[in-house]
Amino acid sequence: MWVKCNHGLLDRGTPGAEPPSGAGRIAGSGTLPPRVQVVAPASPLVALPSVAADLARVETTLLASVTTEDSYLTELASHLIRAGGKRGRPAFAIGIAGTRLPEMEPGSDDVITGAVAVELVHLGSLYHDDVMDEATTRRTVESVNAKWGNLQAILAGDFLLARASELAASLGTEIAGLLARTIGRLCEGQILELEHTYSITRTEAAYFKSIEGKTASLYSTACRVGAITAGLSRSEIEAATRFGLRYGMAFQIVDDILDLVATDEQLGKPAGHDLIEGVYTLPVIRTIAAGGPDADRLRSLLGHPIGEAVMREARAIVRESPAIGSSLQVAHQYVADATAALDALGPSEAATALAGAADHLLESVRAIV
Ligand code: GRG
Repeated sequence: MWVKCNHGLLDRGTPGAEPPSGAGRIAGSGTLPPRVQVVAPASPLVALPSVAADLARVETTLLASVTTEDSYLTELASHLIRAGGKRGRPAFAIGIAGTRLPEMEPGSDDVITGAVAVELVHLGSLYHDDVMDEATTRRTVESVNAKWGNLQAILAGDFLLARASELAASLGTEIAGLLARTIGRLCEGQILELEHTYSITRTEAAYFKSIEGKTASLYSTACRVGAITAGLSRSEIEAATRFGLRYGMAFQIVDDILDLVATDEQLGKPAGHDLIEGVYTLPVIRTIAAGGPDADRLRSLLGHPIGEAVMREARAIVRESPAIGSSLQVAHQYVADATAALDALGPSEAATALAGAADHLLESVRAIV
């Protein structure tokens, strides 16, 4: 099925995240597989032996960087590291660094340090996010707030950010400043989302601006850090940054679509979470904006806290609407624009794998929608 792209409401003040353009192929409806890996951003990258080896170095460095004299703090700070996670952001930093040479080679120590600093920021944000959401699980294990309490989760999250900052500072003022700015952007994106919680008048512009801050900015920074630490040229650093930003936009849009269309089993967590939390994402915004009886019904169901039954009805309305296809189209276009940004880096094994990783993101949702 081909659908018309109908976006274009990005905030003008958000450099680099210009709206996507053009059209692409949308997967048709299919049967639901019993279990799919819904978001696996880095898999074509980790298929490269040297990336897999570098990610093992990231793992060791992550644990070392949060180890302290205080075994309690060490346990709190390493909890989600040990729980796993896809390590998509470090993989992208390593992948971008790898574009320096035609064949992928192990990253320098600086590349690994940068990749670890970025993942620590991501982890710190997850600790704080779980407190805000009163989450009980994260990465399939008990969340830090649920296991130890909010105070512990906030302080341990702060500690992860502190360690990230220390590592970033060891790489120089440019990367230290970049990471500090990115932490600010994460907060801005999250605050903007909060400002529109339970708002049935949330606009696409507000949505795009929020996801750019809360998700895309860190992917963008992961790629920029990889490019800087690998010694790429200024124009290559800018191209890598654009790639990460656009990929990150697609990543969050896909994540938001999956929350509306996938089953609990497919997600590995309760679906419909965003509706329960009052976070109205692109497909919801578009279903409401389309008008008509479905939009009227959806508006009447949302706008305030809801229970499971209402969430299921609201979810069904959105799932059946053209807004899923058109939102997916926006994600497709961001992936296409991300891939186009890679052209400025020249041909390499790593660039091919990064493009494959971006495509793989769409595969995850194609299996469901
Ligand atoms: C103090 C840094 C800091 C931030 C405060 C809470 C907050 C502001 C920001 C959080 C923003 C947030 C949770 C955005 C969503 C990011 C996201 C898509 C998380 C899931 O990423 P995956 O799928 O997770 O890569 P894994 O577990 O695989 O790493």
